[in-house]
Amino acid sequence: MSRRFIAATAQLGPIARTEPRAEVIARMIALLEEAHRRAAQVVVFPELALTSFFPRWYIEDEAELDRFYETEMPGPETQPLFDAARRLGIGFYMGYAELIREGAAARRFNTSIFVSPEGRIVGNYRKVHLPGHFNPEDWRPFQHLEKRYFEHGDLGFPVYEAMGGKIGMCLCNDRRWPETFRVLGLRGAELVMLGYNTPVHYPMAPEHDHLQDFHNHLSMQAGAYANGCWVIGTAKAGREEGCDLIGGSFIIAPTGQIVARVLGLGDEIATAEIDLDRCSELRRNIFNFALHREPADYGPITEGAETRARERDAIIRADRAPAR
Ligand code: ING
Repeated sequence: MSRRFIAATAQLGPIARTEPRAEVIARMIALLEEAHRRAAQVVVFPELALTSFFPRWYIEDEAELDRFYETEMPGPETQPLFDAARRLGIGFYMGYAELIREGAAARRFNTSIFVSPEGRIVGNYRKVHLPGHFNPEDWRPFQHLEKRYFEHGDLGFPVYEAMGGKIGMCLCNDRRWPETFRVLGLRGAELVMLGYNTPVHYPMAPEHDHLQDFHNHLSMQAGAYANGCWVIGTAKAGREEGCDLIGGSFIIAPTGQIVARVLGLGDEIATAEIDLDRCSELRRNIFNFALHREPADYGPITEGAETRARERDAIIRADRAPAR
């Protein structure tokens, strides 16, 4: 069976804070239709694709915060996207803010799903590496409150059967951590899909601002090459509510080569033919894990897992101290 298909990265330009989901869904359906015209069978949308990147704001009112989350998927507002994708025979990856109500408790995750061309949710993922901070920090030109608005993902890095092979997902900051791609690679992922919202300005190290596009592509090209997998990375891009986000959405071959990329900072797709069988050029040879990996020497990578979890919780608890 041929494991070749056309895939598209479907970049979204800015989404206004008050932009109704129906408008965003209409933009996403327009991108699906353009991808269909180019014979694509898989489309990758950004992280938090349905709303403005709200972690840039300190939102005290919980009801207002909840409006950025989805409590069902698909729900009434997202169903038209699922219907259009099924009509067009396109599978898609989408990132969104997930809110689960368990009695009085609420659990919040930065989540992605993959929906098959037949319209079935094949799998989901919850962001593991949450960047930013917990309490608002006045010195910043904009906040990055992912540690406040989302829990650490509780699914690890699963791999799912789809498109005749194995697919994996991650989200934004995850791509900067080689462990993300290595775990997915060890589980046999042949295509890794991810979305991102990456500001040009990084307040902690502004001297790196001019390197954001370089670091973006470096992270994903390295992940693709070192694990012999295809990678599709899709941006929410452009000046969104006064914050400049990088673009650079692209498709990378298992060799690490960029095979397609968008040119602008708005709604735009770029397509390429994915051949999952090409992964073996790397996985049978230079990155033949069974032959060449030496896990006995990699101890420090997972040492302290237990203490790290406790440390993180302590940091977040301490950080929950009432904001100034
Ligand atoms: N955003 C950013 C990312 O990892 C960031 C956070 C920006 C880190 C710039 C480093 C430099 O791409 C998200 N949403 O993770």
